[in-house]
Amino acid sequence: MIRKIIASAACCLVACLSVKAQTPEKKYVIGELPSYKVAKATEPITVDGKMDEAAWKNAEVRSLDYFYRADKPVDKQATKFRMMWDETNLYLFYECQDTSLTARETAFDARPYLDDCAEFFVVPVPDSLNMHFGFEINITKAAYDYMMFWQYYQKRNYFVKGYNPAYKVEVTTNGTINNDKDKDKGWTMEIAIPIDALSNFGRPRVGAKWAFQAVRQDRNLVDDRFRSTSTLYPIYDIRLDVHQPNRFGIMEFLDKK
Ligand SMILES: [Ca+2]
Ligand SMILES: [Ca+2]
Repeated sequence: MIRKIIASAACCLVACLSVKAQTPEKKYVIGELPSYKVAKATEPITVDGKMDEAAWKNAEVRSLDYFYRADKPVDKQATKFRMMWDETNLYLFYECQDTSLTARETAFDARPYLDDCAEFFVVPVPDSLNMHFGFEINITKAAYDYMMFWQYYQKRNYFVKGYNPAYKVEVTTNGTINNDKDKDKGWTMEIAIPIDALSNFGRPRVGAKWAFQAVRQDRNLVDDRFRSTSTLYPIYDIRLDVHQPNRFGIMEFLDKK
């Protein structure tokens, strides 16, 4: 009898634990996680893939900590993301550890997202998320830029590739691109996007808030399109793709730091 009671108590405990394990994790939506504070650049920024300017020291550093399709340790390579602004441009900096520099796409407005690739999605108002601007650039500077309309028709997203603003990009690589046999160190990408390409509501005022997402694709084999993905703000389900606007974060323009 006592054995039965102990057994049923153990069953109950297991049942309780499994119920707890099934409790869904809280899914944060836009504005719930800490906003990214965009420091104002205090000097001209040269887009060369290097953080030589002292101004970059004032930029908030965030890591892309949310990984998808990441089964092996190599699928979880570290990325640091920084952003600044001035009257003319929004400046982005991606700093990526990478043991296998890989990029096959060479065409414009094609599929750099299958490669080692930095991605940035942005919209100049935080509460109107039907569309956003997108920039996806691989480590050989093959770029795909577009306006994206979320679930535009029958829940299908609509990409307007004809959006081709002028912006500056430079990449540095530490290693050899497209050689599976050696071990690389990493890459950086610096981007300057004119404010005019992002907003016709005028230049951002101090305190203005926009919505954005920063993404990295990490491909590690020349002949295999598999790549892992990491994001600054969590998107939870990669099958719904990285463009889910309600998973974006907020960026806030600061005067200085
Ligand atoms: Ca385009
Ligand atoms: Ca890689």
